[in-house]
Amino acid sequence: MKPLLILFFLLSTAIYAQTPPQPYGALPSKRQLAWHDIEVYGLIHFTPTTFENKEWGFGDADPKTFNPTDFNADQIIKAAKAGGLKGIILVAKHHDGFALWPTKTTEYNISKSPFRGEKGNLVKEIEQAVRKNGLKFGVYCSPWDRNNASYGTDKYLPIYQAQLKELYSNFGELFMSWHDGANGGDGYYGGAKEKRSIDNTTYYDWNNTWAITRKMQPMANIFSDIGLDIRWVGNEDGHAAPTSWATFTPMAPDGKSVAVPGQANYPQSPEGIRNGKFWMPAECDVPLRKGWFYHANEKPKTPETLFDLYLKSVGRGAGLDLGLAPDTRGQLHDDDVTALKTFGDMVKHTFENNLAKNASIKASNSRGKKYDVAKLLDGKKASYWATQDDTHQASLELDLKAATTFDIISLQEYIPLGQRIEAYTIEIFENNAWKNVYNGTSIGAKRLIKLDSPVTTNKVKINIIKSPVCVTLSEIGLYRKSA
Ligand code: FUL
Repeated sequence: MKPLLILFFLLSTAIYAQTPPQPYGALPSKRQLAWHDIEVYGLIHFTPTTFENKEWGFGDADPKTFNPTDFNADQIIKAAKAGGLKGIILVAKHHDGFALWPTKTTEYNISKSPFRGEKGNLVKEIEQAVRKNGLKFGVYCSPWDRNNASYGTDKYLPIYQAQLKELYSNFGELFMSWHDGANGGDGYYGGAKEKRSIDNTTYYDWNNTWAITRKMQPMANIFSDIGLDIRWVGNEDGHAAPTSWATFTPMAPDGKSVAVPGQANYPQSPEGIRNGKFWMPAECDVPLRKGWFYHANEKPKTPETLFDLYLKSVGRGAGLDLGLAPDTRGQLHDDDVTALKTFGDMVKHTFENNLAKNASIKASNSRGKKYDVAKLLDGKKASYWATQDDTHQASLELDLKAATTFDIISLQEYIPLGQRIEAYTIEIFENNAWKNVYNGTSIGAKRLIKLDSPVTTNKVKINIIKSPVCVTLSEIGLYRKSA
């Protein structure tokens, strides 16, 4: 070979080695990537409905009913933080229509309640406590309004949109705008006390309503059963399906047209849709207690149950949205505080020590220095190991250097390039032979694999066996669940 040709060959190999893989399929936006980092957040329900001991207020409660004896935003947010929650969504208006901020859009709001001498603004108080404690803030404003006399007529949508505009203007940057799917039915409606049905395919004019969100709060992830950014997982039990794709195509019941909120193809929501049209990861919402509102006769879930839900939500590439229900004092009950703290400590202590951190890794294929195996253990989501373009299957062998006991394996894809991996297996070296301990499908943002019981080994193998394109992985972890 002529020296020039050799130089050209060496240069092109070096350049190829630095070229990132082509993205695959639907990709997350910047706001969705920020949402993936949050993983666990909370949803606070605290309105006159709390004082009525109900789950859905009819819209007829006297505003004076809302009168917490010792409201303390900091107590609620500190308890959430101890639980590992990194964001808080406040239900600023639930179906009963009572606005927790002094809005111009309806008389039915906090300025008519004795709270803070009719000068209260609970959205502001929560927002300030949230920011002070370093969490992100979001809002839920129910489109269904059982108090409003105009609900069901064409006068209501401008009211709802004006409420969103107030919430989007006065409470800083929001990480989520949460929209529930409960639509119409019986209510107070300014005293009419009747049933009002609306056509949910047109009534809220979602395209234009969400254009307001996009314009005023570009970093707010729109949540509903059909996305746009985050989809409902299809149950309120707090878990995604074992195979869980971040991609989804919301479809109306005819299976063809694009769905509107309240209409999605729910049977497919827990699993998502492989190669769906949109990056639309699932949010698993579940109340800490049985109901979304506080009821003295209910108890919070145990830390063990919460940890299991964490594995089945965050550990399946989804988000965990935990319902927090202040009591009539306006604080979280001691039982809730304890459950959150114990759960938070369990997660923290389980994942603070990656038992694979000193492993040496041999890969059957690597794309080059910039994408080599060192990236798998650097604790950084932004760097990743990748294979060469035509290599869609690969093995990673971890030498742990000493016998190591673990029961959780953590894998993370580099999702800015899409969800690529479709199947993999995990083996451990035991009695001088490789033994299969897990067969998996999706990975995505994070996959936490909990083994039935701890295993002890000095070698682990991860075999990527199916991917339509070359593969990426940003992190690998081995952990021992903390008691
Ligand atoms: C649902 C509502 O109907 C429940 O009351 C609760 O707010 C839950 C989080 O969303 O759609």
